[in-house]
Amino acid sequence: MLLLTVLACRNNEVHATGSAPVYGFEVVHSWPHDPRAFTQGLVYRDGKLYEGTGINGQSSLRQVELETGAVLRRHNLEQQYFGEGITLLGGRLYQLTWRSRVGFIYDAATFQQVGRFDYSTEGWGLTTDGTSLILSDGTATLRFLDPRTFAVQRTVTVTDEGREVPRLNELEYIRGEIYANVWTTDRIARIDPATGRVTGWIDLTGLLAPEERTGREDVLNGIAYDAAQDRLLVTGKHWPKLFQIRAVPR
Ligand code: DDQ
Ligand code: CA
Repeated sequence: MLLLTVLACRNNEVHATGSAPVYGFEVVHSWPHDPRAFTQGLVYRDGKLYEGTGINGQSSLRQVELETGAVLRRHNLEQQYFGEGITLLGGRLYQLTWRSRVGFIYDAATFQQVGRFDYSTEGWGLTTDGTSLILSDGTATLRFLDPRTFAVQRTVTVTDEGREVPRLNELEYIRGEIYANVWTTDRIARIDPATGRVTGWIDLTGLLAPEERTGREDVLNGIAYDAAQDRLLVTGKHWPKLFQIRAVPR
């Protein structure tokens, strides 16, 4: 009897939570993207596209011309750092590193480094809701950091159907939701920042033709949002193209 009750409860829970809907995609536009860029962070703001790249000795912060993929401004990280996610807040660009537990702060207009900060986890993706920095670290947990003190204000665990969603990687805060691509998958999760619930998935399988993918590490990574023109931009590590996509029901 007890067992039955427990089973019934579990069933109810699954029903109440439900599985998040999966959307397909439509390509609105595509542009060239530097295939040498091991893309780790992507941001679009006020007509400008910024990109952070990884790999020791090749890590950089870039301003890129969307239409041509040309690198307009570039800052190289020292060999010891593996660049990760970037975000822009208050005229400053913030850039994570993978395992060094240090982030860098730059003047967004000049790429002059103006500071650095420490954090206690790996650094994967980074975005902002306009108040906090939001960091992913390869787990299902997102951390909200104070952009001045870098203190952890709160954490949220991302779940779908009650199950944790690990390997959250590149992030973008879009109209009140956090979009996150999941490392080594073709999927983007749309996350409610208050609860961590996945409200939907965008399945980007087939976005980059298989013959255009060069290596195993060359996965989907990079989400940016042009708020002024409501454009969702995505690319991947070493991808020769950057896409504007639209999620569509399937
Ligand atoms: N991370 O971005 C998921 C946090 C780390 C990816 C590390 C991949 C290492 C690849 C090394 C390839 C060397 C050519
Ligand atoms: Ca982003």
